[in-house]
Amino acid sequence: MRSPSLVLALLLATPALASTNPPPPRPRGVPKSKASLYLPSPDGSFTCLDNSKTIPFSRVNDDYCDCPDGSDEPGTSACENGKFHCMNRGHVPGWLSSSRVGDGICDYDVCCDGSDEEWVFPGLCPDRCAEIGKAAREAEREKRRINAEGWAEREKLVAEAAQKRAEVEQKLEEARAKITAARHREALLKQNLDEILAHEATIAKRLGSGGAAAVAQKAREKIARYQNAIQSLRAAISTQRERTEILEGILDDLAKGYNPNNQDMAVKAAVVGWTELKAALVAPADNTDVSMNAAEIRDLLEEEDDLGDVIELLDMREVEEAVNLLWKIRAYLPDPVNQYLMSTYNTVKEQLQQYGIISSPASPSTSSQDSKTAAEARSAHTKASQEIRDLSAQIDRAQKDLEEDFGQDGVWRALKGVKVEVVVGEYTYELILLEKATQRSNRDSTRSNLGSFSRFETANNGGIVLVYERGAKCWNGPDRSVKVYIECGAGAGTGTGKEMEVLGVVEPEKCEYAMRVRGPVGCVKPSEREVGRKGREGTDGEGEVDESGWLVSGRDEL
Ligand code: MAN
Repeated sequence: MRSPSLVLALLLATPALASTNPPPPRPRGVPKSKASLYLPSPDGSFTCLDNSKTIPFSRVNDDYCDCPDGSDEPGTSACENGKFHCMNRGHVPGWLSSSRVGDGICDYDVCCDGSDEEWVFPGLCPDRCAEIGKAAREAEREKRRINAEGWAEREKLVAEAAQKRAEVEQKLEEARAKITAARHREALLKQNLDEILAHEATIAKRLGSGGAAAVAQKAREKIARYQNAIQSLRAAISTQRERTEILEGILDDLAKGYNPNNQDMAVKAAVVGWTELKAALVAPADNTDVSMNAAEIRDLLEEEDDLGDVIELLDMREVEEAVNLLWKIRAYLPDPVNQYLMSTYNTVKEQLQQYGIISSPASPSTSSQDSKTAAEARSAHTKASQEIRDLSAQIDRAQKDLEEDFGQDGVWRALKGVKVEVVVGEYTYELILLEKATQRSNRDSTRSNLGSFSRFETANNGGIVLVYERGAKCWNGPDRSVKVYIECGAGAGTGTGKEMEVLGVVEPEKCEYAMRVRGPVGCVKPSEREVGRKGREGTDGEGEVDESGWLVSGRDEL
């Protein structure tokens, strides 16, 4: 068994073993997590972290830059691209650009422990981490409180957005159902219109190719036959009347001149019969014979069932003549024939009106080209087609809307169209969320389009960035564009969650603008924020980024 003194001697003689307990020594400006990279190799050398060079370990932090990546000078300002790490005990660690190391200026915003100056100017920058750390923690608590408040507001926005989405979905469903019926209706109306147009085209063709004269001739012949029939009727009536008058005269003479004393029973019976008959007759009984001929007339009218078509094709003067003639004939016709004639007349009249040959006083024809029927059919079809176009546009809009990116939880749907405005210097900036951005001159009100919303981006800190692009072309520069960095804000307590505050607008590059906007929509789920925060603090502080993702001045980017 070895003696304790030997063990101690061995421990002291073996650096590897001796270093198991105390942390490995690390050069100034190196974080704990990288300490192992700054151990001298057994041959006493150091290899640049980018593996580009191996130098004697004694040249680490010798205020002379050897490594192209600046890794040999973590604690001096020798390398332009070097980074100095300050531990900041009691606060979060920080990284400082090496150019600011040992420059006689206390960079408390990054190195609250003053370690960046201590080795050159001892005591110049006393450690203020306790005080700065406390303030930072208080600020962090306040941020958490605001975040929790903002998150609650944001949840309202999410609910509103979900409601809006559901409305769009419902409208889409309704429009889809309506368009199916509308397409069916449109097809029927199209068929109807085509049939009417085809029918009218046939008529027009017949009329156009001399058919009109033939049709008119046919109608004239028919009317002539009606006239003949009426004349025969009149002649028959007249003959009958003449005969009746003669017979009545004979009987009257007999009744006046006979001698009752002659006891001629035959004569007496004739006289009595005539006297009784004459008393019973009130009006001339001239209907019987005429009604027999009326049957003949009806046969004539029914003979051709295309009377409507015939008249339809006639020129108006001839139609009127025919109608007037029929009208006059009515005076001579018995009731059943009259009724038949009237109903035929009305049918014909309706047909004439329908085809636009004569106008209907109630609804005049709407088109000079179309007949009334065709115009009505065309208008119904146009209306149905328009309905389909409207529904189709509605469906497209709804589908596009549903496919649109509205960010996490679709929350931005509730904010689309919300306007935020801010006056910065000589301009007023107007931002319409998810739509467009404008810059207006406060002097002459001229406006420059700064772009239309194109997409969401994620900022370095995980925050949301709204990108507006393709604005007005900049003279000698790009199209104007804006990046809107969204931060968490509690809202104005009005309960809508839509209040957004513009914190600032800058133009870091010509015609490329950046805007900071704060509102509940930028807040994160409190539990997630906790995890994120702990995660950062639990490390060596290497991941420190600005909370807002804004263009940070005075702090180095990692
Ligand atoms: C206008 C504004 C400015 C912009 C210049 C570029 O004055 O839009 O913001 O820098 O045009 O010419």
